[in-house]
Amino acid sequence: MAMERTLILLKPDAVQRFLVGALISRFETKGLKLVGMKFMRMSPELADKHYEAHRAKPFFAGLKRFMTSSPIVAMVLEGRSAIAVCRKMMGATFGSNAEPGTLRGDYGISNSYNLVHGSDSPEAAQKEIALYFRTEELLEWKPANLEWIYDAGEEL
Ligand code: IDP
Ligand code: MG
Repeated sequence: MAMERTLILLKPDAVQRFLVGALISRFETKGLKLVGMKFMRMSPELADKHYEAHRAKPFFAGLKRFMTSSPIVAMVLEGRSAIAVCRKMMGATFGSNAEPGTLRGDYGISNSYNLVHGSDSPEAAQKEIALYFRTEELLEWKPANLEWIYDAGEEL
């Protein structure tokens, strides 16, 4: 089973609502390893690149305004099947529709201000990580409890 890296953004609503700690805690508690993190402002240019696939959508202008309106937290998380695991943890796109137990289901009700972004495929993860982090900003380290997070008998 592959170890993967995924790009997670805590969106401006998460920062404004002081939910940064609560949301990071959920990913840490799951067993995902932090390999990069920054508190930053998304520029309009970065928004265009990040949401390239949505540029023709009717909600794009509002999405760009929202994402560039105030700071975000960008993170790279690593773990077994991290991309799918994080997407599952985030829940459905619209807060009003997201299942309880998911981040969007537990912390929000808005459809556009939905707290968190997560890469949706290995190709997207690779592209998105490179938009936010230089190689040297992603740190190689081994959690002391790695054998307990997974299974000491397994190949990691
Ligand atoms: P995802 O974030 O669950 O992958 P996408 O469909 O990729 O959802 O949409 C990207 C982001 O655009 C969403 O997280 C949300 O903030 C915003 N968005 C998507 N659809 C709508 C919409 O119909 N109205 C307003 N905002 C939307
Ligand atoms: Mg998406």
